[in-house]
Amino acid sequence: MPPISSTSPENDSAAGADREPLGQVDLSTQRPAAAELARAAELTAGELLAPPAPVRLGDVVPAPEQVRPDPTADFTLPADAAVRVGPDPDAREVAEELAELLRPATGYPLPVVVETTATDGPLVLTLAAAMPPAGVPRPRPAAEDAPSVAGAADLGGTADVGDLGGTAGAGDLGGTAGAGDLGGVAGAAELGAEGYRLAVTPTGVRISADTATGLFHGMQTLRQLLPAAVESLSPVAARWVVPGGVIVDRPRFPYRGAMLDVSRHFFGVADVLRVIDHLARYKLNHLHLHLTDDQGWRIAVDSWPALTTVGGATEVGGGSGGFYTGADYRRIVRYAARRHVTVVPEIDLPGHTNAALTAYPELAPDRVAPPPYTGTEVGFSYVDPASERTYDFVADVLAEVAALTPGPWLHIGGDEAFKVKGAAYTGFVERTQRIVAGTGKTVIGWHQIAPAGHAEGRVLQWWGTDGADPVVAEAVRRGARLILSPGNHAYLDMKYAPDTPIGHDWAGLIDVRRAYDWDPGTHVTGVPADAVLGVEAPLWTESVTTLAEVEFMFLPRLPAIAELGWSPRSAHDWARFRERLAGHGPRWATAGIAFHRAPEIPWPAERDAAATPTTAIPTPSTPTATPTPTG
Ligand code: TNX
Repeated sequence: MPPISSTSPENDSAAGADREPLGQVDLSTQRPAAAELARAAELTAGELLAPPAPVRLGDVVPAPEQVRPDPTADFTLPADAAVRVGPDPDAREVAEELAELLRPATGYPLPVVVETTATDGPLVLTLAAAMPPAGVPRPRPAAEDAPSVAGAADLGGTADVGDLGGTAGAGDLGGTAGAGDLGGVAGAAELGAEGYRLAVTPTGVRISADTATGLFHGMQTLRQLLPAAVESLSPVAARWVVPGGVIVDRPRFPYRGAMLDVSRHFFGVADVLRVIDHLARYKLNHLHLHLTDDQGWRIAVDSWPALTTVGGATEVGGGSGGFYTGADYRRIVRYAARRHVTVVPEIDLPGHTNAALTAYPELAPDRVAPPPYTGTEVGFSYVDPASERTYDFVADVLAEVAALTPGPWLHIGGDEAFKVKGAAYTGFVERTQRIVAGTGKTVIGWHQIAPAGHAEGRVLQWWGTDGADPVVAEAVRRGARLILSPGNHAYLDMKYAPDTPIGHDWAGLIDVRRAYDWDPGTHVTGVPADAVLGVEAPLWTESVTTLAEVEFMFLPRLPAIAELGWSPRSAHDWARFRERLAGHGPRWATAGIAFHRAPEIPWPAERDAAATPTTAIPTPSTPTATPTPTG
C-alpha cells in the first residue's frame, strides 16, 4: 500500500517533517483522518487499475544527466492538489508559474501554499536551505551572474556523470525524497546554479534545487513528464499521471541560447515573449536579440532619437518595421528573467549600420545619408572608425542599452565589416571593447573580432563552418571563451531540405540530425571544452516574416541545440533523441505552436498529420495565446 503522508500545514512541524523521507511517516504516532485513509485506498486502487504513465521518465528533452525510473511509483495529480513552496520569493514565483502552467488544461484550482518548513504533498518545491560545507563556494544564479559562473571553468564540458565522485558530501539534497536514492553519488552531487532533483513517488512530486533557476528547470521537466494534453489552453478530461522515479540533472554548459534577428524583419513584444517561452521549455537560458542592422534599428536610444524614428521605419522587403521603446524592452527583459532567461542585446558595429547612417549621416565616412535599405546584401555599410563622433555614438548607445539590461552581456557584433580593414578594424573593436568594459558589462562579439586584443572575460560567438580556425584558437589561448553557433549546424535560418519554403542554404541544408550531430566540446580545433561557454542557435530573418515562420524554423531543431548545451556528452544518441523529440509534436500541436514535421522524426500518428505536407508552414491551429505580461 502506498504510504500516507500528511498534506495539512498544521502537521508540518510534527516529527521534523522537513527531514521526513517522503513515504515514511510513522503511522503508529499519528491518527490519520478518514479522508487520508480514503485517499490511500484510492491510490492503491489506482495503482492496481491504472495503465502505466504515457510518458517515460527518460523521455525528457534535453536528456537529463541521471534518470532512475521506478515503474511502481507513478503519481496521479489529484484535483485538490496544492503547490507547496517555501517563503523564498523567487521559489514562490516558480510555484506560481507551475500552477499557472497546469491550471488551464487540468481545470484544477492548484493554490500555491507557502510554508516555512518543507512538507510532503502532491507538488512540493524545495530550495535547499543547507549551506555547503566550509570551503565550498555557494554558486550564484547563472542568469544574474553569468561571467562568474562561466569563470568556474569546470562547468564547461567536464560535468559528465562520471565526474561527480569528488563532490560527495557537498550538501545533500536528496534526503527528503523517498523514491530511491541514486546510489549516494548523485544524491550528493552539487546541483549548482541550475541543477535540480525531481523525485516522483505515488504520493507526490518533489523538485529540489539550490536555486530558483534549478527549480524552474525542474518544473519544465515535470511539464514534459505529464501527458501532452497538459499543453491545452482549455480543460481536458485526462489522467494527469507522472512516471515514477528520480531525475538528477544539471547543465553541461552555462550558456545556452537562441538568437532572434528583429532587424531584418521586426517582431513585436508579444512574439518575443512567446519565443522566450519556447526557450524556457528546453532549458535555454539566453535570448540574444540582434537589435540593429542595415534594414532597421529596433531599440530606442534617448540620446540619439532618430535611430528609431528614422532608422526603425522599414525592414527587408520594404515593410514598415518598428522598434522597442525602453518600456517594451524592459518588459521583454522582465518576462525573460521570470523564466530564468537572460537577454543579450546586440548592437552590430562597425558594419551592418545602414539604418543608423540614414538617421545620422555624420557617422558615415562621407557624411552623406544613404537611402534606407530593404534588400538582403551584407558588408557594404559602416560607421566611420576615424571619427570621434562615432565613439560618442558608440558610448552613448552602449551606455543606454547597458542601463536597460540587467544581464551581464553586451554583444557588439563585429561581423562582415568588409570595408573596415586591418588596424582600422581592430582599433575600432578594441576601443569598443573598452567602452563596454566601462559600462560594467562583459563583451561578446561575432568571431571576426578575434584578431583584436583580448579584453577581460571577452566571448567570441563562432559561426564558422570549418572547425579548423587558427585565428579563433589563438584568441582563445589569449583568454577568450567561445559560444558555438556553427553555421552548418546551428544556423536555424538554413533550410531543412531543398524544398523548405523559406530560409537560406549558404551554409548547407540543416535537417534535425545535422543540428544534433556535433559536439560543442571538440568542435573547434585547438579549443578545449573548458573554453566553451556554450551554444547558441541564431535565427536570421531575411526570409522569416511571421511568428509561425519563426516557430517553423526553430522547431524541431531548437531542442537539438538545447540538448547539446545541456546534456552530458554520454547521453548523446541520435536514435534515442529522435524518439524523445517525437513526443513533443503533439505538445506543440496542442499548444498551437507551428513546427516542421521533419520526416526524420517518428511523430506519433495524428488525425491531421497526413493532411499536413511536411514542407508547408502550418498556421497555428488555435489562436496564439499572448503570454501574460507578468513580472
Ligand atoms: C551572416 S553570421 C550574417 C548575417 C546574415 C546571415 C544569414 C553573421 C554574423 N552575419 O548578417 O543574416 O549570414 O544567414
